Amino acid sequence: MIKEVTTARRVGSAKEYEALVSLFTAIGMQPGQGWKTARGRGLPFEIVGKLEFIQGGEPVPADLWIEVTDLDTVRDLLKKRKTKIVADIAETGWNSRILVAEPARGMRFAFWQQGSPGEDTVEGGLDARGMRFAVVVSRWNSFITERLLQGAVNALRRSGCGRQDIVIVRVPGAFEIPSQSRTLAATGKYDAIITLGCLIRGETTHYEHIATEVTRGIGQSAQETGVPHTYGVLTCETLEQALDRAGLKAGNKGHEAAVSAIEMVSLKRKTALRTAAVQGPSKRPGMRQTKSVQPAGSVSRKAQPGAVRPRTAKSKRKTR
Ligand code: DLZ
Repeated sequence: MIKEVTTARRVGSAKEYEALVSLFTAIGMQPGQGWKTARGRGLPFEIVGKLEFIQGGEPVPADLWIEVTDLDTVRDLLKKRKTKIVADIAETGWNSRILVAEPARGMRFAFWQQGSPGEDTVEGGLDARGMRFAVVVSRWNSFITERLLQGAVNALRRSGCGRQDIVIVRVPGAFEIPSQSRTLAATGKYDAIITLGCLIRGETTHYEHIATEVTRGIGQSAQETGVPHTYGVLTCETLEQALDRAGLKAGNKGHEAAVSAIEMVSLKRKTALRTAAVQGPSKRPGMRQTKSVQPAGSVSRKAQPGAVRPRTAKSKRKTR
């Protein structure tokens, strides 16, 4: 029977109207079909939402609730636009954070985000202690690739990787990198493979063929062996560009590839633990037990706007 529910608000001035439209467009809401007559105008925003009735409980600070994925960014945006913030970011007591803004007089919106920042984020660390790496480096353009190698080894050592845990394997040219990487990955002895090479465009189409094949081959080896591989193969137009990327103006791509490798090993270990925790100990008898992890995206039954706590002077505010 019901086709659609629309909640309409009349704003006091053209300036407020423009500000509201611009704010809601900026936070990613989809504008629908607007209308305009001699007496006024309107613009609906398409939203997917709920209509919630609440009886009892605490006072509700706004009559429109907008759940967002990154409340801090919304706050920055509001500040930048000088939108009035009635209540800054605060914990709710139902595993969420909330901010109340008044973008137009008498119009209060509660922006809220479930969970705490970083709660559902897993990131790799940069501590390479106890990790083993194979570095596959090509001899072609060794003037460049040796610099990449220096950068990579430097990054590994400075991150705590032992000298004995770094194996350097030299291959003739970039074309040979994928197959050798795969051989090393298949041994199971290395936590990650760091690939270093340098392709410089010549006068023939050789470069294109090799570059495509090397990139595809390294990716394929990573995916099929499950061992992280990082890509420190330069594909440049000129020697000057290559030099810049081997430690001069544009950093050292060997160093970057090594740092990425450390991060990927750490991330792989963390995600393996999380997966094991979600699957439960019965399925993974060999794994160390960790506390259960709620999968990202699942909604806690507690996290409901209706369960809001009043913002009293005593309530704990967390301003970021
Ligand atoms: C043949 C060739 C060419 C033209 N250019 C490069 C290059 O710029 N960088 C590189 O690492 N290797 C190059 N090679 C060599 C091939 O990668 C490969 O080693 C040989 O074709 C032997 O299989």
